[in-house]
Amino acid sequence: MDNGKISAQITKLADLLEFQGANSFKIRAYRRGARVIKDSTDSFTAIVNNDPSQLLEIDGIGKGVAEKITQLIQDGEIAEINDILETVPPTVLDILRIPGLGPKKAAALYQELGIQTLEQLQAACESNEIQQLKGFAAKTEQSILDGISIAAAANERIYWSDADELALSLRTHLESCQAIKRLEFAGSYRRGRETVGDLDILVDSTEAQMVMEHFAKYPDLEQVIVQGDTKMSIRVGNSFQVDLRVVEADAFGAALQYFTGSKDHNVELRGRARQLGLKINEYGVFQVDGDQETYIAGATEDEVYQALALPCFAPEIREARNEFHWATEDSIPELISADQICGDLHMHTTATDGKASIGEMADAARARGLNYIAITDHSQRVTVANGLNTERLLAQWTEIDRINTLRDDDFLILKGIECDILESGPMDLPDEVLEQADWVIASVHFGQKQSIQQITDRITGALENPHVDIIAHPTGRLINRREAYEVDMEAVFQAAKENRKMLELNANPVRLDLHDIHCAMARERGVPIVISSDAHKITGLDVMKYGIKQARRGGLTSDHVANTRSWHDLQSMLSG
Ligand code: DGT
Ligand code: CA
Ligand code: CA
Ligand code: ZN
Repeated sequence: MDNGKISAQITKLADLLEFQGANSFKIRAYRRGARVIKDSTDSFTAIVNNDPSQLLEIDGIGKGVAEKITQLIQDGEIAEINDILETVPPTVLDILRIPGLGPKKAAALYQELGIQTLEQLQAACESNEIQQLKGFAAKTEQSILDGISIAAAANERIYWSDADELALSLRTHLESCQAIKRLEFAGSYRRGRETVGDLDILVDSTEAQMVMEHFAKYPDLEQVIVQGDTKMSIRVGNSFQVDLRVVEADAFGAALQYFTGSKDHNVELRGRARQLGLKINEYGVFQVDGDQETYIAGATEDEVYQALALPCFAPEIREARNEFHWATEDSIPELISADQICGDLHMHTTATDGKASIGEMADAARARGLNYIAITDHSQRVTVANGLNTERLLAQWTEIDRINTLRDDDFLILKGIECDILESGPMDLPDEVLEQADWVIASVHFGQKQSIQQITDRITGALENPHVDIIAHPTGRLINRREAYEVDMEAVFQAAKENRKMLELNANPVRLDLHDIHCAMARERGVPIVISSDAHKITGLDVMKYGIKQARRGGLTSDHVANTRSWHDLQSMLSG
């Protein structure tokens, strides 16, 4: 069991206990424990298997948490969770996923109004029953209503990064099956959508039964939903659905194309086939002559698209947005790839809320093939992250100069800052300081509930500041957790363009901000994108690949992404 799952179970226990109104000291201890587990780089399963008493030596793990972890790893479940679920409906856990609605409020809703499900909660909000409860204002009612859609979606769709991890594990399991000749993942996962509703696996085999028997032995199997002659659906881990289809070699490409989708892309494709006197489905492309159908393609995706006189589109752009237009114009973009990234211009160190030093981040970035990085710790406004004031920032820059001089390579560490745009508009640090930086990121971390006018003015104001180079995570959304703040993106693109500034595509899989559509907008409007990791630890640098996927979905090439260039060339794209 990985640490993420252990942590999730302990959090679930804490949620349920809080819902029941249990001792708050105990709940806090569980939550702290859950955080420690999630952030740890040591395997808790290994510790327990070795000697459970070692748990007590870990900072933040008390006796109570240690017992639950041990039980979870040894018995596969926590008995207390099952006990509580005897009296508490499990659907309240869905209600707890609503942003800003804690277990206390959820308990009040359950006790006062008998609300157990998201549907009941939505109905109660819509009939204004919620605002009549003690402790709930009309505003709360509205924010609950907004949160329900997020919670409902969060319930079903997982982050692409988590889907990727699961896909890897499923692939490893399936690859040991002798009957499988070829295996590909299709669906939204292959298209790189930021969240994935279910995984779709295609297998080339003539032994469907053997493949399905092997599939059912997946260690993290929860349930077999359906099993047919060539199709099987299962639930794994936390009830996530995985579909497996077994097809024969001459239909493999057609099936891969069909089940990669998207649905809209396929609809367009079928229309084009018809115009050519052809028919396309998951078995192949067929020449239609009266009621006679002749198979003409299907073994590979290439030949399927070729039969329709189309290029084999990268899966990321198969959304029926621009790809058919590009094909007609013969202008399919050469999408950016991970190996084209030369530098990473957003990361944190131990000076604020990062876990590694400047030198460690530089070494790690160099080992990943980069030529330059910018150190961009938080500014003073972000007190929870120990943000830098002028004095500490200048000291950090002196240190960066020293490290750059000491290093005998041409790797470059840039002096940067992630400077907050204050609620009232101005930058969190004085111009005389920002002026001395190599790279200034401006961010909205506070006042995210302001009106669209206020937030837009703050961001465009920052873009007009001659020392600011880029806006980080421009919309502030957290996928499945928090909606974007209200901001007029057209105005932001325009201000960026006029002032020759850039916009970030934050590659953190929970942010992916700008999203694909905004990336496409930036490209059309001529605003350069910088893909950044926003790493807070060494392994945080590895999220770059998620940003690349999103950029590809937006149709970006290396031309549109500024950090595919050397630092010298990147600077010439900026004003000042
Ligand atoms: P998801 O799972 O919600 O993240 O999104 P997808 O795109 O993976 O959707 P899914 O798993 O329902 O189906 C996989 C692909 O199969 C989908 O992208 C296109 C194809 N497909 C499924 N149902 C239909 C359909 O009714 N018509 C067409 N044309 N294609 C379909
Ligand atoms: Ca799917
Ligand atoms: Ca599916
Ligand atoms: Zn940051």
